[in-house]
Amino acid sequence: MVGYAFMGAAHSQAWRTAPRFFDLPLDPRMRVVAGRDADAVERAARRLGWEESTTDWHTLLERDDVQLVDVCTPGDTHAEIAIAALGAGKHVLCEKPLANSVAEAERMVDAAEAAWRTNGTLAMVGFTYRRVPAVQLARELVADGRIGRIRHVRAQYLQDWLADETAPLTWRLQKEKAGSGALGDIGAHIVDLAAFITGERLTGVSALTTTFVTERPLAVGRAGIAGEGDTGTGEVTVDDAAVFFGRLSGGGTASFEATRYATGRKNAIRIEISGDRGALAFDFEDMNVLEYFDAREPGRTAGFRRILVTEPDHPYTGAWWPAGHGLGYEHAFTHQVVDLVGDIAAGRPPHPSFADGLAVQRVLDAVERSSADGSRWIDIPAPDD
Ligand code: SOE
Repeated sequence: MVGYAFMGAAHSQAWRTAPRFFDLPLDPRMRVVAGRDADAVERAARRLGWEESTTDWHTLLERDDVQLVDVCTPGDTHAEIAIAALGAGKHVLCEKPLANSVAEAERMVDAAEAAWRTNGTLAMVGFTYRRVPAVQLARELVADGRIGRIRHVRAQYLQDWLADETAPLTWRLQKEKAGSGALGDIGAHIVDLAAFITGERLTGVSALTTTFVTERPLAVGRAGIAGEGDTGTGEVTVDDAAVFFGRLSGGGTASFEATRYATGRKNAIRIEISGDRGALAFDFEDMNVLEYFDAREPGRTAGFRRILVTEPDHPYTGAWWPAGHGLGYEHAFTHQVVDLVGDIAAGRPPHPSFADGLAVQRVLDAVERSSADGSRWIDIPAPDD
């Protein structure tokens, strides 16, 4: 694994836990974690369960006992590490968004396709929320025709950790590190979820992005990016919020909002899909529930009903607790590992693939271009156009 902060910790718990709850066809070993600061990465290795640590991620590529590289770094290093790892014949799991630009994402897709053709090497991007059981159930219900033809997607990803204007500047607020702000960090998730659940893609968008607070205090340590002794403020170079709407490939409309200023909303990923035969609604803050409306039921008793997605025959849930006991944020990361290991053992292309990551990147790029040009409509070409 490369990187060991928030995502590194989440991925590490997944690698540790997956073989303890699921029968995996392979036996993952947590060999080595890489990071720049020798002491910090050594402490992280012990805390997170890695056998060794290193300050040079290139050494991972030379080791025969490393077959997969898990990229948990900020977006500005995804392309370099992932392409090098694929070139060295290592499978890759790469955090989202796939890259900081469409050009980088295209190079990553080329590398992934070449690696797959040459030696069956797999590349997956970490749109982890696909693996929340209620989200998988939503996709299955759409595919089974339970809500009919899709008319609307309404998607929001709402957080509030920047509503406090004194919150420090972190790498997530720097364009050269993160690529974009709320748009790429959390908007990317809802763009991917909309595509995953509906099986449709966005054919064009009109967008507005904005930055509310342009200077933030520098801070040292875990939260900040400053060196010892640095004081003062630094510039925020990304968007704080993005709103956009678009057309779906099936003809429906879609609206999206991504913000870290939604006071009181902590990790509210809300997606509601209206079809001509019914509707589905999900909110990550109540993540064990999927709401379902069946428009064929008689009006007297029809209404959204709450499906508790905690039964043994729901996706993934049977491997965990007795019926009704529910799952949390970290479980989707474990499911990601389970699926990736299963795909490696079966020699099967994984989802979301780097091509899926590129599709999201194209939407993010169109959103930025639209917003920069007075919310002008921007077409998003189909992958093969
Ligand atoms: C920060 O906004 C963040 O950690 C995202 O980067 C993650 O992808 C999301 O899961 C939670 O919020």
